[in-house]
Amino acid sequence: MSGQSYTPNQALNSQSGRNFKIAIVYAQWHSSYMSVLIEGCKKNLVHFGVEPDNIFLQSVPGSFELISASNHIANSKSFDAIICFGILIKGETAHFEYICQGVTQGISQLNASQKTPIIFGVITAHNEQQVVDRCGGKHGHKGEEAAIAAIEMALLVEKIKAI
Ligand code: DLZ
Repeated sequence: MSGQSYTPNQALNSQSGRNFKIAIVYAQWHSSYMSVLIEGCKKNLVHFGVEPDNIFLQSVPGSFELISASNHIANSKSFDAIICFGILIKGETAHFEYICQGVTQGISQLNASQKTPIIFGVITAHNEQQVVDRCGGKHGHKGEEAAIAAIEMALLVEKIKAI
């Protein structure tokens, strides 16, 4: 692991997510890496107690559509957390910057306006190696980390509701 280390909440256990319904929404780009993120995420959700039947998987055309899809899913009020996965790899044009900025701002705004926590599992990479490094490589596994973030945030909401 590099300097950008992440220490998951040690208090989570195999029952932590047992009451939760989690939506995973993912972009249909860079599908071989995307499937690694999704598999790692599902594996960790189940490891921390989420029932496989309570994991809802939905694809969208591209990362930009993660915003609208997450908004609709949040409005349904059917889920305890939403995980967004996108992989953006810089190309020849400025399009990359616009999409990265749009997606980041869009998901941030949703997090501020919606009650359902929305986890930002979007990889913005300058090259393919940076994606590899974040799909179980030297910068961790962003799919597995997103699962933990979703459960932690769902637990936080549950805790606040109970106060
Ligand atoms: C257009 C585009 C480009 C150039 N690159 C990516 C990418 O690397 N990853 C991704 O998830 N989506 C990309 N897209 C598609 C946009 O996110 C969006 O789907 C389209 O602009 C249609 O709104």
